[in-house]
Amino acid sequence: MALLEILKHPDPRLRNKSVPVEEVTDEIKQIVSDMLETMYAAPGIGLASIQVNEPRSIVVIDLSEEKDQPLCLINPKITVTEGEQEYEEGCLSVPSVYETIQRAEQVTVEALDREGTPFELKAEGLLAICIQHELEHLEGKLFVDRLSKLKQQRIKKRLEKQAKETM
Ligand code: K1U
Ligand code: ZN
Repeated sequence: MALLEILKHPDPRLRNKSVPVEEVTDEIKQIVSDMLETMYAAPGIGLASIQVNEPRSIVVIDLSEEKDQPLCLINPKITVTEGEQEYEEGCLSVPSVYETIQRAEQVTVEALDREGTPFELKAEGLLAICIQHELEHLEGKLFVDRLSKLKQQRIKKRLEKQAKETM
């Protein structure tokens, strides 16, 4: 297993749109394992493949306390959304920024699991939030895109300054 580098906003590679996984091969299974290890180490509750510069559509999530209930979504698609909820979200690609975001309360998602078997999942609450956040990454979007332009500029400047200081 390997720890992968997590790209940080405003890295332009975070804006790339992901492409479908054609077949769940041993290479894809290795990427899933590496993404889980990277998410647990960060620590985070989700990670999208584009955040580790992998162009193929993969999401990993684990909301459990013990970090022993990994969920893997390959080529995920949201088919149904219902209701509304708000949550103060964070993002491993936008460190130290937490903002309240409005999203659907419930989602139905179709995906392949890490063995390549199709499945459907109905999610609500934080799992539904996390799925929506991660699928936006696969579209090249970040949660900060939903904030005012002024807030976005401040966050971008702060992160650019932090990146220069750590060079
Ligand atoms: O996509 C990401 O960058 C991961 C992100 C997922 C997420 C969090 C909150 C709302 C929506 C999506 C994170 O994991 S940020 C870190 C975080 O929330 C967390 C870290 C440690 C313990 C508990 C939560
Ligand atoms: Zn994120």
